[in-house]
Amino acid sequence: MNSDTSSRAGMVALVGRPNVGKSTLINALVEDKISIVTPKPQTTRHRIVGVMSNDNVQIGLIDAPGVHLNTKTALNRVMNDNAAAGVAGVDLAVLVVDRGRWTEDDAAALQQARASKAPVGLVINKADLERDKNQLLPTIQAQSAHHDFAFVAPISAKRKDNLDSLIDEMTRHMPDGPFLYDEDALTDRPMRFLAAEMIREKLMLFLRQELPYQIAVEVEDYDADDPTRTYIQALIWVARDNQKSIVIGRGGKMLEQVGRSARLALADWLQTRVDLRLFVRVDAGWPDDEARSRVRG
Ligand SMILES: Nc1nc2c(ncn2[C@@H]2O[C@H](COP(=O)(O)OP(=O)(O)OP(=O)(O)O)[C@@H](O)[C@H]2O)c(=O)[nH]1
Ligand SMILES: [Mg+2]
Repeated sequence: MNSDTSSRAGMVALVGRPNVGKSTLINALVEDKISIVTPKPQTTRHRIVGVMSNDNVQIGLIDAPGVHLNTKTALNRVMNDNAAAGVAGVDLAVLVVDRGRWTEDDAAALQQARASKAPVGLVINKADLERDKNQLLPTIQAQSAHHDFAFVAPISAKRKDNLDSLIDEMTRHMPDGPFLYDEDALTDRPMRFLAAEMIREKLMLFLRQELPYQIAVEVEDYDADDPTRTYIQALIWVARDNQKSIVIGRGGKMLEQVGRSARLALADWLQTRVDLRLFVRVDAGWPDDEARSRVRG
């Protein structure tokens, strides 16, 4: 803990409709991969805190799942609860939007940010996708008009453009006080959770359509006693029998592909060799059941 009385520390909730790049932004700010990223919406299901520290400022960045206007399944409702919990009591909310059009999901996200009762800053992400740089200014003006934002920062999370000025803006809103997390902490989540998420990321990337949303990953065994080799055994939970055969794939090809890709990503991230064992299990209808969604969601 930093006991220096001149330090600042606080919590920032990143809020935004699915796919705008919240997790990409947190990873860029933390300078490590702590939140998974895919081109598919609703990738993030849990409330994850990324911790950014420098000499005298520490910012806990909350990657909260977006609010779902569709609350058909218990899993969706659990994700909404996680979203609400994500903004409670923060020092600053940051609404992340795409540099493209403003949608009703952006409006819902703004409501979520305002519900925090904290000042709301605006981040306009994916600025790199704007071919005509002259278009950026009118976009900034139009997006800024939706609320009396504490600041407006056009950035590219992917290219790490303009992050310094965003960090300055966030820092100004952090209260004086001691650090809330260890100086070298990157996240509030344990390694086995991050490992499960990395495996889920590969499943989301390789599997098509709705199936990724019916899948949960649970790391059963995580053994890092040997500093050169990590043993990870995980269960992939699906909701129906036929999903199990899709995840395994013809002749086991899909599971092999997911396993290889996850193993390489984990080895790269942990900087050790990784022994990865994956098993697929059916838990009929789990996304429709509140209790099981709370555990897995
Ligand atoms: N071109 C470009 N793409 C980006 C940028 N930031 C994120 N992306 C891409 O946008 C997609 C979604 O990014 P995520 O970080 O998963 O978005 P998210 O807001 O966390 O999404 P959910 O977890 O589903 O709510 C991925 O394909 C990212 O690579 C950016 O600055 N520029
Ligand atoms: Mg995300």
